Amino acid sequence: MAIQQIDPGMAPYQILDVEGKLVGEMPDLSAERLLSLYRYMQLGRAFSNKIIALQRQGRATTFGSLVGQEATAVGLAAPLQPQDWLATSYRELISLMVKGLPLPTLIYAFRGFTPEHYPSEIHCLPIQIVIGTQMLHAVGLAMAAKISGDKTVAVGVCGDGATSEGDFNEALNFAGVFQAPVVLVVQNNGWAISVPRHKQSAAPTLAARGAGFGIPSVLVDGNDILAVYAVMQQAIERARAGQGPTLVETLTYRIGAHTTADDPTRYRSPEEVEAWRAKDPLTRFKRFLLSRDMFDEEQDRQLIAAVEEEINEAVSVAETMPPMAPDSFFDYTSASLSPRLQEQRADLLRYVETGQGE
Ligand SMILES: Cc1ncc(C[n+]2csc(CCOP(=O)(O)OP(=O)(O)O)c2C)c(N)n1
Ligand SMILES: [Mg+2]
Repeated sequence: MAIQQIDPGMAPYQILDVEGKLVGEMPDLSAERLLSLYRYMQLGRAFSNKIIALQRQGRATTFGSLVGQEATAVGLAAPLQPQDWLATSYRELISLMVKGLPLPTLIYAFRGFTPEHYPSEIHCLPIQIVIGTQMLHAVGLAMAAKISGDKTVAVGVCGDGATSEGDFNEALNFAGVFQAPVVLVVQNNGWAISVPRHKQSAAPTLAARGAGFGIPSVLVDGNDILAVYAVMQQAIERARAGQGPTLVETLTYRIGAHTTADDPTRYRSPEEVEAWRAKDPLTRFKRFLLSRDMFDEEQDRQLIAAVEEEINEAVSVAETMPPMAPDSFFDYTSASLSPRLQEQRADLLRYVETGQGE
């Protein structure tokens, strides 16, 4: 016998090449729907740039850019039905908007966060900062749906760095063993802060890791909105039909800094960033739409102006929402507070009032 690597056998699935030419099978989407996907992608980019500007003016908290990742964020959420669940990290904010989160609520999240502003009917979990845990939450929601016999599907999405966490591996294991109706998406943007993808796993692709858990997987070009949409639609419907989980790796790139607290010039080359800029997901999709006469440059300018206006209005609304009370998060941590948590709450309030505490 010969000990050898299992052939990953995967090239990223593509429908549009970098020039925006059709190289695969078009998903069944009306012209109106295609334009709406494009608008969401523009909204995502403008939103990201706006929050960074607000952070620089002291009007928003730390924020992670999503520029370059708009196709993955929009494509992973667009095929979901209203009753389906979505559990994301801090990087897929535009996915939440596609699922119905009002823009002012999302902007408010970068001034503070209180769950009462968060509509429960959109079936989105709050943004997860603790790396990888949302994958377990998605699998849990999917297992609950399966046990209660409804046709709800859950989507969990994390980054390439999250795949090294125990939680990610446990989520895949549970999903496989219990055949949960879940789609687990790894948004591989090349970096986990300053740690490159190749230091996360020796596996040739992150999608290839599904095999070890008995989960079918797909590698998709994450800067190709149509490919991400088509793959997600198929995986979601597979789950809904009782055929179990799917692991999806979307290959994309974080063009901006990890967050407003990061300086990526310290660990990666400008050449690498420029090479990925040339694969911009918005340019690619726009070229396709122009080639199909779905809109023209003038309409594009109008669309971008309308998106910017929508964001400015949402910022005004978010800035008139009352600031959250500093101790309000204790109200949402558990049904009743243990003595230790009550003590911590009192300590926090004392600190806020006097500037002194433990
Ligand atoms: C459990 C845990 N460990 C460490 C961190 C600090 N941290 C925040 S973001 C990040 C990198 C995550 O990289 P990746 O999963 O690739 O997601 P990306 O930021 O690239 O979208 C780390 C280590 C954290 N938030 N949670
Ligand atoms: Mg990453």
